[in-house]
Amino acid sequence: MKKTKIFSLICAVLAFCMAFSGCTVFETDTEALMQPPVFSEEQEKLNAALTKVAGEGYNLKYPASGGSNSAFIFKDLDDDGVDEAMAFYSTDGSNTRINVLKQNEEGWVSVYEAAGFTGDIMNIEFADIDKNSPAVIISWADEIGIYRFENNRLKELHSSECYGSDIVDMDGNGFSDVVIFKGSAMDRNVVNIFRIYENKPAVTEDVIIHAEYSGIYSSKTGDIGDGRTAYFIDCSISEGVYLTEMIIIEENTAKEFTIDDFVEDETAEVPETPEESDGSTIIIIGGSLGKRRIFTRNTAVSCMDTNGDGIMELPVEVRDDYAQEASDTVYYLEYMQYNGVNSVPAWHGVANTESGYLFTLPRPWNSAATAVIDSASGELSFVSAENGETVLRVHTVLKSDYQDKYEDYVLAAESEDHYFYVEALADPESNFYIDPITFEDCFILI
Ligand SMILES: [Ca+2]
Ligand SMILES: [Ca+2]
Ligand SMILES: [Ca+2]
Repeated sequence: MKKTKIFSLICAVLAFCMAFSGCTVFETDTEALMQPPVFSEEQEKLNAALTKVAGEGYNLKYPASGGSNSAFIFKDLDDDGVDEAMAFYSTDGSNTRINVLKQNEEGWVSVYEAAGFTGDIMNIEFADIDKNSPAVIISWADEIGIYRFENNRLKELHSSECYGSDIVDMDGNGFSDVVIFKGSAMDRNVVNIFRIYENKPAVTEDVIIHAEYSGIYSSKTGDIGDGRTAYFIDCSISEGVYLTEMIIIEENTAKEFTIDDFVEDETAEVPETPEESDGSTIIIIGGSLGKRRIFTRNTAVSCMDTNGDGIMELPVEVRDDYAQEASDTVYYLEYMQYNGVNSVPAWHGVANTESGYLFTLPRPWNSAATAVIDSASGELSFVSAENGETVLRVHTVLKSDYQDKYEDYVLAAESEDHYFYVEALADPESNFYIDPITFEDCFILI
């Protein structure tokens, strides 16, 4: 996903800067970062082979991300047991050419040469899309090309507009599929899925999704609960409004679903989604709680398997208002698990996404105590709706900080950087009483 790519890009740039002094971290022109001053013997041979084809005045182009810090990418492209080398270069500074070199007894020799696209390569990935040789997936700034190297030729399987992609096994058949995020046509964001279907390269029709690629903060595949596998996207669809979408592929058709498609409630009046909705008014009324379940949420959590049964659950808010309350109020969440007919709650509690945990609480807390997160300290507290008294606090403490003031609290969980202390303020007779020995069971780190 994009964040990984950006992170990889930063790592690549940093690694480069450490290796070659004089480069600043603000250097972003990939061409300026090329041509390492010292070539290994192997690279000298590759360079010589490439010079025979390209002439002297070429610049090697490095993928901006993807973990490749060499201008030559080694991979057994045709499954003959010997690695080929791929190189990208430009002779005029703008057009990128692709070259594939093979090894023989004397060294390297160029066997394939083609024009690529204009501009920089963002990423090169390889994927096992079937039992044959791997697909070569080349991402440019706003295009994707999917190829296979056969008979010493890079054969194009698919190319299209693309603002981001993800290589996952969408349909659970053991081979990779490529999720291609395309730009918004008529203000709709679309994806389609490339994969091998019935032994041929195939692309699904465009599927409209709510998520803009840049708003996606998590994606994964998993079981939805009825035996099918889905690709799950957690995204921000507008300021502070988050949604989980599922894309399921069947035959050669992909469809988008949200949790409301998986809730059976014949008596519920489900308002139509207004065309111009920001997402926050899409609601499901009724259900066993007598509350509205809102399938968008103001909490940036991701779908996950909360109960360890191998089936993914989807987070929804449980609330009885439309309007957002004070900005430090957080809504209780429920993770809903689909059973093939209906979605049922699998987990209930509150998320503190800044501190990185879910805090499990019994369902009655939802109407009895308001949850508040202090954005400065990360402290999560619960205030009794009846008398305004604070009944429970969860402190987030940096491990590197001095912390003797928390000695009286219960150390209930820790992450890599933080300790989480619980301060129980309710009497043992109170409805808010939780036995401190069970506090650690309340935490799910996210
Ligand atoms: Ca090979
Ligand atoms: Ca697959
Ligand atoms: Ca589960």
